[in-house]
Amino acid sequence: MSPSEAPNSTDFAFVVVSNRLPVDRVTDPDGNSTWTRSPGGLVTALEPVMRDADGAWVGWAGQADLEIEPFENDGIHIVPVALSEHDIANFYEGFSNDTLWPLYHDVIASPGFHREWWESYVLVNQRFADATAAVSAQGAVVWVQDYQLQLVPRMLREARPDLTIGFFNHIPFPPYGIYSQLPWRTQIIDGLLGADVIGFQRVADAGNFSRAVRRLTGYTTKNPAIEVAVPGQPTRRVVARAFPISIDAQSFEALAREPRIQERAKEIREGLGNPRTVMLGVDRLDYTKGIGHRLKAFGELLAEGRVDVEDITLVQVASPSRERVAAYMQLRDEVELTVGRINGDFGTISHQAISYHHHGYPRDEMVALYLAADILLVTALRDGMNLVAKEYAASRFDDDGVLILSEFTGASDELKRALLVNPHDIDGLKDTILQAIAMPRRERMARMRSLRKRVLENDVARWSSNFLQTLEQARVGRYDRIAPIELPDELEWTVDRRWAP
Ligand code: GDG
Repeated sequence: MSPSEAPNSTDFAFVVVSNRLPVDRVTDPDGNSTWTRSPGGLVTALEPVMRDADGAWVGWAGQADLEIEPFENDGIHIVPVALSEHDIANFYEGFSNDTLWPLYHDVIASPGFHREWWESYVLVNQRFADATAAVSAQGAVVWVQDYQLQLVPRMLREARPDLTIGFFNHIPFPPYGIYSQLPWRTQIIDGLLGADVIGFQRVADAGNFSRAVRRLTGYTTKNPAIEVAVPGQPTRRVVARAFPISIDAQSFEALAREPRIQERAKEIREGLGNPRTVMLGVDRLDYTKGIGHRLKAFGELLAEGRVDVEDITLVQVASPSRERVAAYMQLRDEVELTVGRINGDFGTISHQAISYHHHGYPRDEMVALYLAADILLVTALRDGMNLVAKEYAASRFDDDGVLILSEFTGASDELKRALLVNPHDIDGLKDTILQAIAMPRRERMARMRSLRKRVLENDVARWSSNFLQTLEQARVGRYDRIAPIELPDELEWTVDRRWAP
């Protein structure tokens, strides 16, 4: 078969490729396995597109050495890609989560650069590209997701020039001064430039990417596209711009409106001893989320007597994440030591300072927690978007609650009426917590209404349709129709100029 010739059976017109499949394998005590749909926003957003367009989803099932034939699940054709223990250690835990993740999050932790991890990243990306090429119909639209698969667009274009290829990066793209540390920086840029449209969370990320392209390749940018000029080949255009992701906002609001969820929210407050203020943090236990900074600020407020343990409780959900990566083991120890110290120093028999939970909860319980919380605290040191902030706003149909939001999240570009904080500034964070506690109801409601409007209007369905429409315009060569998206106000400061060329 020549590279441009499409395979002919089981071909799909729309193919999504992500590291993890949108289904989880559940094995009962008798050893029988079934598949359950994982509840992520991406699946919800893409489900209608998948059904209409005859869609397939290519990805890993989450367990080692699972060789499974493609199957149907709830109207989606699932194409599993197998990963061995070696692939998981090198491609996933190594290059993806211990090289790219810290590097792309402003080197908050130190990235490991290991050639054997890189070799595994190349091999596994090729496996994903091959699996995708094999199920894509002639002229299909393929949408590749996230930093684990940055080489797939180029590999796919080489195998199947007939495809229209989109890529979306869920995490930040770092400034050039940081990105340039990567020994394989040119290969990654080249991999991404195989796509027709590359989407980022923030305008600043798209800017960082375009600057890296100019520095490393010399290609020029004619807004909104990069002109990829390879000698002997026609110039290709690659669109790089921001498409801020969102959530299935209506489903959060609908859950929050259910009486049983409101009842549960009341129970949660009672279980905490009915403190005047419930403050909530919900994060994967990840060093990018600034959990230590928030504990420090809260601990100091208690120590200084500016808040009283009888009046305020911090509920911290820290869902388990990447537990075999050393930096995450160390983080867990640090966080749990700090929580234990604060509770030991300030807790009373009837009131705990911090109610800490190292496990995941069902969606219902999360929404009940959002309703129970007077304040949601998001102190990420760097975060592509932060969906938790948007989920809190969507759930607060009562227009109450205060969102404290780190400036270093993508969400802060949109949610301007949150109380924006620099989490590194512990004194500023403490003052903001006090401001949130004391905020009059009128102000809380005015702010929350504005946050909710933004989140409900710009939900995940709108995100995916914006991206796919842009991809369609790129496919037909109508770059003039790719309108600049609505830019957040006062965007200027979000563009990190420290490293600008
Ligand atoms: C990456 C980027 C970007 C958490 N604990 C539980 C639970 N969660 C859910 C939250 C939320 C999701 O997980 C976390 O999303 P975030 O956006 O906050 O963060 P990451 O996991 O780091 O996601 C991020 C995102 O991709 C999307 O592009 O926004 O910047 O890092 O939906 O609710 N859900 C349930 N139980 C839990 O215990 N049910």
